[in-house]
Amino acid sequence: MRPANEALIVIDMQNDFCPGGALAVAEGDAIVPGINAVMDEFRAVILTQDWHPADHSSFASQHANAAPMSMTEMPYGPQVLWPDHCVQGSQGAAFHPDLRTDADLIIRKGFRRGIDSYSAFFENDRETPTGLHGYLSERGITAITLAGLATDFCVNYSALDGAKLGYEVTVIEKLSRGIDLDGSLEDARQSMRVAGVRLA
Ligand code: VGL
Ligand code: ZN
Repeated sequence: MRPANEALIVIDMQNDFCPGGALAVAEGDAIVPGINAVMDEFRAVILTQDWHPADHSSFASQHANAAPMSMTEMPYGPQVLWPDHCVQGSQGAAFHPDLRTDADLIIRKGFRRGIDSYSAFFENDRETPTGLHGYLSERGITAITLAGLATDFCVNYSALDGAKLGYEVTVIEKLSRGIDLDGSLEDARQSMRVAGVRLA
């Protein structure tokens, strides 16, 4: 059993990121059993859930003539335009049916129409907090271990923000899977290493 200052944060293990989903990550479902097992090691387990309104501005469907996976410019910077996914209350937004959900906290993100949110800590404007840092600090948690989907987006941004906030961060690569858009997986691994994130 890990000490009380360590938390496991399971990122976006939702149907839409698994095979058959709207933004499927290859083998996204293959990591469910391993994630369920590793939960036993931690005294604090947190799940994140991507949770968008149906008209979310990160959806290509909200932009004229925009193809899914193309880029646009938002007030806060460049943004990938995604297929509609993880719409609040939909089956796609639900957790994978085999995922253990006996976690201490479920943190939802991406619910503001105008801002996407990859990181479990901050929205994509890099300053609107999700509240997770407050929760972890109040529980005295100083080290976080991340696993889930997608390695190169939500796991990566969560790891980088966690490191910036002063947490000791580990990413379990074998319990994460990536989207890999134009080399984004290798870029993410490099950024995480530079930020002092441990890739386990
Ligand atoms: C994610 C793209 C859009 C993720 C969420 O969970 O990595 N990626 N929304
Ligand atoms: Zn999303």
